Amino acid sequence: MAIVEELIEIFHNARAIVVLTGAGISAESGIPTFRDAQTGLWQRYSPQELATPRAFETNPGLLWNWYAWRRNLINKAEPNAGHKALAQMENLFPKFTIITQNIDGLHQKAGSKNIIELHGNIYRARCAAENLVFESWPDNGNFPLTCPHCGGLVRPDVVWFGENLPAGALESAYFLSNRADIMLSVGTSAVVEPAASLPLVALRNKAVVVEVNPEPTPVTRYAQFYFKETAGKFLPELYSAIKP
Ligand code: BV8
Repeated sequence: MAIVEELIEIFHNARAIVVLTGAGISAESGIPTFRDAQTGLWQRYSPQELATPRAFETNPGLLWNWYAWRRNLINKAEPNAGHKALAQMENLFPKFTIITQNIDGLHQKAGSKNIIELHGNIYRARCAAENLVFESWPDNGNFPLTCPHCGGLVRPDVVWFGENLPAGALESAYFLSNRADIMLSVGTSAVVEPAASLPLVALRNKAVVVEVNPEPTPVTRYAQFYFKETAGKFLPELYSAIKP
């Protein structure tokens, strides 16, 4: 797909870019998206059912095993050409921020610096009682963990369905989406709120919305440019087209 001249011009005149990413940008790194059927033991569970406080209360060990399984998948994954192209783009603009729904840390691994993690990070854990955050813990398979500080239950530091997003992260995401010249939405099914509304927040502020996704989503009708492409193919082409 050729990157249209008009879009290249828009990028050349832009100062503030926000990029909303979802599981689709990590698909080419071999990490299953939420849409893709879960494999093996996890086939009989839906992420919407598992990623909830209730599932953790009911069976913390099952949840810890699900996240350990996913962390094991992610440990083997490398950032793909899509992640790397975004890391390169960061230096082309005065303001370039990735707002990610992903918890896999692949944007950081690709070298991106300005990242807002809306839904936490699978490599952090937190004491459910006092919100103490842990960057590491004894991964000896004895789940659930208890907090060495207060004895409370330790949980993955991610946002589950029905939980509020980290206030600071959400506030920054709204602030930057409100002031963006371009909102680039990549690899998200755009159904989970409040992340899914960020492209519309940007649109209300007259941002140009660009969507990259092999499948149309609820954002597609609002996008001035929609590329039915994978992230790993389109983003390097976009970087080549806009770099000086
Ligand atoms: C909230 C972290 C306020 C965990 C995730 C009833 C009760 C309670 C809440 C609600 C309710 N009704 C609605 C809600 C709100 C709810 C919501 O939106 N539900 C949906 C299902 C309707 N939201 C919440 O609960 C949020 N909190 O609203 O707080 C509140 C508080 C109390 C009560 C009410 C409200 C919290 C949501 C965060 C949940 N945590 N992840 C973990 O990972 O384990 S969500 C998770 O799924 C992701 O983070 C992401 O946000 C979401 C969707 O996933 P995507 O990233 O979009 O991926 P998906 O698989 O869906 O799609 C992949 C896309 O990639 C596809 O379009 C595909 O075509 C494309 N693709 C594939 N390959 C490629 C590609 N694209 C490019 N290149 C490729 N190669």
